[in-house]
Amino acid sequence: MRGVVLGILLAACYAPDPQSGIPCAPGNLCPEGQRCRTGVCQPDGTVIDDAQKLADGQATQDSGLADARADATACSFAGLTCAGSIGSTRCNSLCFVFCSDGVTEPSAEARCQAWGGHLASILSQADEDCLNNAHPDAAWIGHVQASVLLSPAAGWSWIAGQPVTYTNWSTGQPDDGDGIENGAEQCAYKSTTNVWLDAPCTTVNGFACR
Ligand SMILES: [Ca+2]
Ligand SMILES: [Ca+2]
Repeated sequence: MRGVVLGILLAACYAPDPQSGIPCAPGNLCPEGQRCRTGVCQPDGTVIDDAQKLADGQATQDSGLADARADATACSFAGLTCAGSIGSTRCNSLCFVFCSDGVTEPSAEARCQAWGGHLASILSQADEDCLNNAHPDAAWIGHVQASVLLSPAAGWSWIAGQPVTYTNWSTGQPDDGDGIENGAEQCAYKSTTNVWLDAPCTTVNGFACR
């Protein structure tokens, strides 16, 4: 009985993000920890299901907490098309998913949007390390360059819109292929050595979404 009471108290204390339920379209940013699903921002993962389990008395206090912790480190793949190997990790409370399918950057971004995000923004060394630890393979990231620019290094931005305050270009990159900016390489991927290279958006890579 004590366990049931604690479970009910825990369920009562579980407070969904008050910003959940915001209308959104695939690709729109939702508040941290949420994803755009069925037209509204919703809490990511299945934490709610665990809260519901607790409320329904289907989980004890201890198992409920264990489930919630496990769910906090996993992400949903719902909406993501990936025929190859697929994985996920949670970095700084945000979900990253990755897929080994070799696709062009526009195709990769379209898949990320169908999942409810974008190609991954990497905003800090912590993001970089977290993603690379979970997914050391090459992958498109959400770093793109505007089309008419003066130098290979100018005009890069995150598709998801965050300010560019961190970069991790490989030595000599970005180079637009030949060091002369003519729009040849406008997309970026992280390499197997965990540095970034600019490359033609029409080449194929696996990809990481966030
Ligand atoms: Ca370029
Ligand atoms: Ca390059």
